[in-house]
Amino acid sequence: DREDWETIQAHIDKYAAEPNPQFTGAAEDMNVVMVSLESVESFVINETVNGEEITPFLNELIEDSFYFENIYDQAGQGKTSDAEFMMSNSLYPLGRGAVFHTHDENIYTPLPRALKETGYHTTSFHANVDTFYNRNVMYPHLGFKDHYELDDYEITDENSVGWGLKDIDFVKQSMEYIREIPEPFYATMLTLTNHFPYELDPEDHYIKPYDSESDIVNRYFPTVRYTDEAMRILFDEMKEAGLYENTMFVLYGDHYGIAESHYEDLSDYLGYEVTDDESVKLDRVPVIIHIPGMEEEAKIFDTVGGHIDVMPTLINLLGLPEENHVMFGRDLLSEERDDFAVQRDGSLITDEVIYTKETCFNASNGDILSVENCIEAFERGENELFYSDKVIYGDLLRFPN
Ligand code: GP9
Ligand code: MN
Repeated sequence: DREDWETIQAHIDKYAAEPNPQFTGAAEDMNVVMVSLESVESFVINETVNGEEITPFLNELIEDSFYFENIYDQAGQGKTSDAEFMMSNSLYPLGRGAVFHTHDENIYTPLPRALKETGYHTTSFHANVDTFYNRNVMYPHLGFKDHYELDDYEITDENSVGWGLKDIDFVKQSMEYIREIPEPFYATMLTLTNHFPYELDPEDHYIKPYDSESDIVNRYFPTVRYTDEAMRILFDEMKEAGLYENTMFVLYGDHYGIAESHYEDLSDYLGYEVTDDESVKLDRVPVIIHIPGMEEEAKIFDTVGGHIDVMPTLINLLGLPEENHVMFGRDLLSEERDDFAVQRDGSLITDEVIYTKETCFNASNGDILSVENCIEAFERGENELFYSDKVIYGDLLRFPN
């Protein structure tokens, strides 16, 4: 196992990027509110449908934030929980099943636990039963001191739709708890309304659905818009509670929303054909980091990365020692990091190429290239997944490296 560690560590070191020293500790001791935006994809950001903005609040927020526009979805079958796993561990989820279910006894080096150890109150908010995705087991294991689930919310026919409590009600009810928890806190919040099949009562439609053959595509827009509104309310209430100024907000899309089977109708909206390379590009999720007081530094970053890169970014911003964690991701704010993401299906993205379905594409113009152009990225991607899987399947974090 020592040998295993040496090869794994060598792999991580090979691609490591020095975290940006300009931002080390920029959010030290601040509260953290991390929101999982259910099924929100990047293609809705700064766009309109029927002439109406889809995410007016997020668009405004981005102007005062770090916005990462090239973050690829790295979740696997464990969907929301895989994204949570990556936010907490900067390890890849597995190629099969949900790692929250299959490896809930492994030793990890998670962010919530590191924060708990420095005196943060760590907690999670989600209006679903906590046995779903085995969260009741995984949350304490990852270092969440407590969590709020289905029973902690007042759920009625009026305030729920689809999978449950509507996001606006979820935010309002969660805020009642957030006002009371000790600071500094690390709180994750998982939204739910923008979940397949995107059901929403007409009275909650802030914008009209799209008009295509696919009800899924059509309905997706008003539910995204609804979640956007819930975020506006979250920020307003955080301000009212006097918590805003001392809180770093991290908002991320947990995974894709529109499945490939609907791309023909989505293509109608997008106005371009969704070829295999465009299909990979569609699988991007927004990542927004908002630190009050740092509006001047607001910027749109085009660095190519994935879910696993968020945690190292936060570790640096929070001023936590990175050597306490084994992370496959790299600080998104680092000036040294090269553009790279591998998805769980093996698709690869760099600034130059996209490799998917055994085809190598020029990332900028979509031209098909000979496979040699993708080999380097391909091998790196294979190793990434292989070594991360090895850590999980072998429970290698048991051994201090
Ligand atoms: C369930 C919610 C949705 O609690 O996280 O899960 P998903 O189906 O998106 O993985
Ligand atoms: Mn989800």
